[in-house]
Amino acid sequence: MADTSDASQKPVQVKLVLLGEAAVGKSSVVMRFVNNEFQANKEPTIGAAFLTQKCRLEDRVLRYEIWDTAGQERFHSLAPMYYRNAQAAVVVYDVTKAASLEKAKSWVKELQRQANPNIVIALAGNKVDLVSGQTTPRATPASADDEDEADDATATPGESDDATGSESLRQVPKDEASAYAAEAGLLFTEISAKTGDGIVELFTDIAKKIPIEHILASRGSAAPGTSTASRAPAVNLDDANEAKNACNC
Ligand SMILES: Nc1nc2c(ncn2[C@@H]2O[C@H](COP(=O)(O)OP(=O)(O)OP(=O)(O)O)[C@@H](O)[C@H]2O)c(=O)[nH]1
Ligand SMILES: [Mg+2]
Repeated sequence: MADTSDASQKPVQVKLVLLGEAAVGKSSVVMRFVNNEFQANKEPTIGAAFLTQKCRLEDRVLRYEIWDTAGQERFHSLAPMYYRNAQAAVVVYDVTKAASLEKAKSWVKELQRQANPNIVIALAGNKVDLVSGQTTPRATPASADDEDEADDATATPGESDDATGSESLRQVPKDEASAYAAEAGLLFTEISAKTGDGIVELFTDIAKKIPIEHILASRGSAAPGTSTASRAPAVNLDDANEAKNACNC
């Protein structure tokens, strides 16, 4: 997929925000995408975290400026600060937690009402490693012990000593989420931050849908490589994150 022929081309900066219920794995998705790492017991995000990662398409290099927001409800009011002017959003839910899809839907509504009208939104069902191999998922009500899912992060599907097995863990049927995404005009995929399944593809698919010419034009330059095209939306932490910019796409 990588094409190094345009290596000298200046990357197009794309602001991307991650939204979703607490503990669905937003930070883990970003950490997998940026550092290709996974941490089994990741601590909740406070406020938001900022990271960058380049993504190389055939004819263009994008530089994602990623705002990883905190899912805890007490941080909800901060979200508009992060999705304002964003060109892309990844709304994450947890395939083992039905309520997290409902929360994702409410984020999508908020984005569609209040974010940039051209924003590219992707709906991503994370933790698919916990239900892998399953073809006929069934929906079950959310249970009170959902918070313990973090402990499952290190469990290998198929090796679980839990008699329920992986099948009963899925609470969001893929078809249901996919149908909702199609209806709402979203990209859709299931992913696993733990195994890395689908992560690079997710960010690459978003990159392909970003109206790059529109972004360049709105920044006052239609030509990539022109120095005036580098105005970042709100915050510019380029230098602090430059070391992480190894292309992952
Ligand atoms: N099995 C499994 N566990 C995961 C996966 N992604 C994240 N986790 C675990 O789920 C827990 C929550 O992950 P985080 O990345 O902190 O979730 P978050 O959405 O950033 O949470 P907040 O920052 O509170 O909003 C952690 O214990 C992760 O290790 C995954 O793909 N599979
Ligand atoms: Mg987080």
